[in-house]
Formats: sequence, C-alpha cells, structure tokens
Amino acid sequence: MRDTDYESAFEQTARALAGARCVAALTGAGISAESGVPTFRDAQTGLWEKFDPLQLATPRAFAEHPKLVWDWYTWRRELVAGVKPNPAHYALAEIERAVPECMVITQNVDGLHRRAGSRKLIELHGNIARVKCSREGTVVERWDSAGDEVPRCAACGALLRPDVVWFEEMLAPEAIDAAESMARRCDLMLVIGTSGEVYPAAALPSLAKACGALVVEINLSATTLSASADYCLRGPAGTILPALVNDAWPDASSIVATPRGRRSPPRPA
Ligand code: BV8
Repeated sequence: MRDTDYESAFEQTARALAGARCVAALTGAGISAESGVPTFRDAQTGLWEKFDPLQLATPRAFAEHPKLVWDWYTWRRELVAGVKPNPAHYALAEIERAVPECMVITQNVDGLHRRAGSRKLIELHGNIARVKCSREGTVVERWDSAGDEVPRCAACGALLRPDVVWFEEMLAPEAIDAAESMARRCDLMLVIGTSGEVYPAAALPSLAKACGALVVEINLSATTLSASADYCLRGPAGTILPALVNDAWPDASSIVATPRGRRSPPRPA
C-alpha cells in the first residue's frame, strides 16, 4: 500500500475514477451492511445465533439437514426482501453511468446492486431470491411453501434449493471467467466491503494489480487484501463511495444522496 495520508488517497482515487476507462468493483457483504443485511462474519442473530454460516452454506449441510438449511435461506430471503439498497449501491450504479466501462462483481446474493440500478453485474455466488431444482438445476418461479417439508421440484420430485454457490461448489464458469477478464482489463478496481477470505473471488484484486490496475480498498478495517491495495480508504462504503462520485463528477446531476459540490473527503472511521 502506498504511504500516503487519507486525504491524498481519497483525492487520488477520485481523480482515477474521473479519468477511468474501465472500472471494476468487487463487493462483499460489507456494502450491504448499511442496508441492514448482516455480514457473514457478524454474529448470527436470534434463531440462527448458534449456527456458523460457513457450515450452513454447504452441500453437506443441505444433504444432512435440508429443512434447517432451507429455513435459514427462507429467513435470509425474507430479510433481504424487506431492506433497500443504500447510498453505496446507488453510487456504483452512478459510476456505471459515468464511465465508459464498469462492472460490479459481487459476492453478495442479496440482489441489492440490481435493485439500485446496476446492470453491468456479475453475481459470482448466485442470488438468494432464486430457487432451483437440486437435481436438474432448473430455476423455479413458484413453490409450495406450506407444510413442514422442503418443497420439491414439480418435474422430477427432487428437493428445491436456493440458487446460490455453496462452499466447495464450483462457481459458474461464465461468471468467474467474466470476472477474471474484467480484472485483467480494468484500470481501476474498487474492493468494497469484503474480508477477502473467500476464493476464487479474493484472488481478483491481485490479478487486477498484476495487470496494471490501481486497486483501492474501501472497508471499515484492514483485511487480508489491504497490503496489496494501492490505497485503503477506511470508513463506511455508504459514506465514502458517494463522496468519491461527487468528487469525481462535482457537477453531475448525481442521484446519490449526499451534499453537493466539492467537499473535503469523509474522515476515516
Ligand atoms: C470453489 C453464497 C472450487 C452462499 C458464498 C483457494 C482456491 C479456491 C477455493 C478455495 C481456496 N481456498 C479455500 C477454498 C474453498 C472455498 C473458500 O474460499 N473457503 C474460505 C472460507 C477459505 N471456496 C469455495 O468453496 C468456492 N468454490 O472454490 O470451488 C473448489 C471445489 C471444492 C473444494 C475446494 C474448492 C465457493 C465460494 C462461494 C461460497 N458462497 N455465498 C450464501 O451466501 O449463503 S460465500 C459468502 O461468504 C458470501 O457470498 C461472501 O463471499 C463470503 C463472505 O465474505 P465477505 O463478503 O467478504 O463478507 P465478510 O462478512 O467476510 O466481510 C465483510 C467485510 O465488510 C469486513 O471486512 C467488514 O470490515 C466490512 N464492512 C462491514 N461493514 C462495512 C464494511 N465495509 C465498508 N462499509 C461498511 N459499512
């Protein structure tokens, strides 16, 4: 990481953003935290307090305890349906409109980027709102959620499951290929709200850097990715990203709800 103070790192990032040809944004659970979606490393709340997400989000957990896993996803699906994108999501949608090429590469399954208006989007780990047949993989639009059993596929009778990538499952080749291609092509990669613990997503920032991109981490705290980032902007994504957009394009009619015009960067948390 370059040895520079916060103000300079912020200004350098805003300048790179304003002049960027191709921006990639790798996002993790932290970008949705300000929408009220618990991160993977937050202690699970209430009913789920005693379960470890890393253990529940696996094919083995579903095979051994399908109802428990199905109910966990139903709880998360209903939680996500009840929240809204936050200014960080809207800022990324703004960047997509402002630069020649932009791609959001998200590890999140909450669908908030699309709801905020991002259309150039790779959902590396799927989407919790989608449900598919656990045997054939066909996505189903409706299922019978009555009763105490996990719903079954009407076509083949296999259990239904969330359309997400569990640990030890392969990512969709077209998703990871597109993400890696973007990492090679971009001239700026923003790494937002991720602890950088989950592969192969966590390898994308170093790939971008090896291919010449400026890599900027936006996070509340240091992560395993911090050392390889050019700049680390410490603070909430919902504050930093809108400020970067307003600084990069001070006169744009931004929809990002923050005070207008050039301002000093938000102080680190
Ligand atoms: C695979 C969907 C091949 C499900 C998820 C090396 C190479 C390849 C694979 C591996 C490898 N080493 C290990 C592996 C295996 C494994 C892995 O990475 N394990 C980890 C735990 C070590 N990877 C896989 O299994 C992947 N598949 O590689 O296939 C293979 C096949 C067989 C065997 C081995 C390999 C599949 C991984 C996908 C798993 N599915 N999600 C679901 O959601 O239910 S991952 C899930 O956890 C999320 O999607 C997300 O990706 C991850 C959580 O990470 P983060 O998003 O970073 O969230 P976290 O809570 O950790 O951090 C939040 C951050 O935000 C913090 O830093 C915090 O400070 C910050 N923050 C908080 N608030 C804010 C903020 N920042 C800014 N503003 C704020 N307001």
